[in-house]
Amino acid sequence: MTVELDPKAFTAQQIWNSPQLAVIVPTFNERDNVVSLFDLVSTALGDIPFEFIVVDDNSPDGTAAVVKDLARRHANVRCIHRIGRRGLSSAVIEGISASAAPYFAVIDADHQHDERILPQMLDKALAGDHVVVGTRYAGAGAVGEGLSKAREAGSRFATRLSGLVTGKALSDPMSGFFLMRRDVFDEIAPSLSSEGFKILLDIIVSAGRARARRGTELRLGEVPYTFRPRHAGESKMSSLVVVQFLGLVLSKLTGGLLPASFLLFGLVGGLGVFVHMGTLWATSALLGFNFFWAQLSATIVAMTFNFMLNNELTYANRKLRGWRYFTGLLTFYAVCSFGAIANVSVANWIYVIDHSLWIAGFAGVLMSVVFNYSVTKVFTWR
Ligand SMILES: Nc1nc2c(ncn2[C@@H]2O[C@H](COP(=O)(O)OP(=O)(O)O)[C@@H](O)[C@H]2O)c(=O)[nH]1
Ligand SMILES: [Mg+2]
Repeated sequence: MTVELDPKAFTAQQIWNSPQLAVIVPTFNERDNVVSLFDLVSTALGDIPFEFIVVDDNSPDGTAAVVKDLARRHANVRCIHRIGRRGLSSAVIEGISASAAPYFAVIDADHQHDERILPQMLDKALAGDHVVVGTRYAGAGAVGEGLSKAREAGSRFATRLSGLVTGKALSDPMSGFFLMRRDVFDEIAPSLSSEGFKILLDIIVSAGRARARRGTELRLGEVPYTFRPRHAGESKMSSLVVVQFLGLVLSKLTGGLLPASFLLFGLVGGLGVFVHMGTLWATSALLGFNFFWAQLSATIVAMTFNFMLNNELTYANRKLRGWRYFTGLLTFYAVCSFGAIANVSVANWIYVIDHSLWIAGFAGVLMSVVFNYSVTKVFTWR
């Protein structure tokens, strides 16, 4: 392939100006959106020297190749091409970490965020705001045609919920569109959760806490805009993402003591109990199995269900596929069997001392959740 160099593409000024703003664009299957987004952002930023960093999780539609082609024509474009990994939050964290510009902005590839407010967001940051959020719910901002009614209601509910954790009056903490100072980010980067979809919420909570410890305050700014419908392609948002988000909120409420993945693992385990009881009933009442076989089938069905759901939900970013799916399932069975032994021995031990059926039973269950979680994290979803 020949590389075309267009000497008129840059003025000397643009070449030697180090970027003031890094625009981070996470992508998954956004082939038909990225190039036009780059044009829109370039127009919006005018003379502001910026770099455009796309973080692509090896999209099957070939987004990375399109971005690399763009990067051959524009010195300020880069593609971080991640292989074997998935996840919006971790993609954003990597993109930010790859740049040295004093300010960065995060924007979706699908044109839903209005890039024309970027200069105004940067002005606010230059004037002293630590984080500036593009908001759909304040002032002139609006959801427009960008969200279905159900998603708008969901988004508003999540907004209220997150007010609980941030303790800040932000009109749109669920926004994926924000601009901030990189030194504020660097300070808290190690405490961010790389799981999930909503990194802004996490940043605000962590940076707020870090500053509160020093007796200073995190200065937040907002710039309203109208949310647009997705340009091309499909949304990656799903009900799994919603549940993951609830896990993140709960995890932040415990001060990060309980990781979101532990809470999700526990939730899956709770659902597994229903699956177990349902199978027990079906196999004994409908199929006429005796108790031993009914209980054995119920255990296997529930374990398999738990494995599948954990693989989709709890470990969506590390999903096992192909051959590893089956070896993962086998290690999961093995670990859960040991978990059951741990469960029974702890429960029995407590029952001997305490004689309370409920406390002993609950302690046993807790023991197996903690055991199964910690061990499968190491052996199954390494
Ligand atoms: N790198 C990366 N980007 C992602 C992933 N999931 C979503 N994105 C990108 O994140 C942005 C927002 O996703 P989108 O599907 O539009 O979510 P929605 O606007 O909430 O429906 C888009 O630019 C997506 O391409 C992922 O797993 N990895
Ligand atoms: Mg979108």
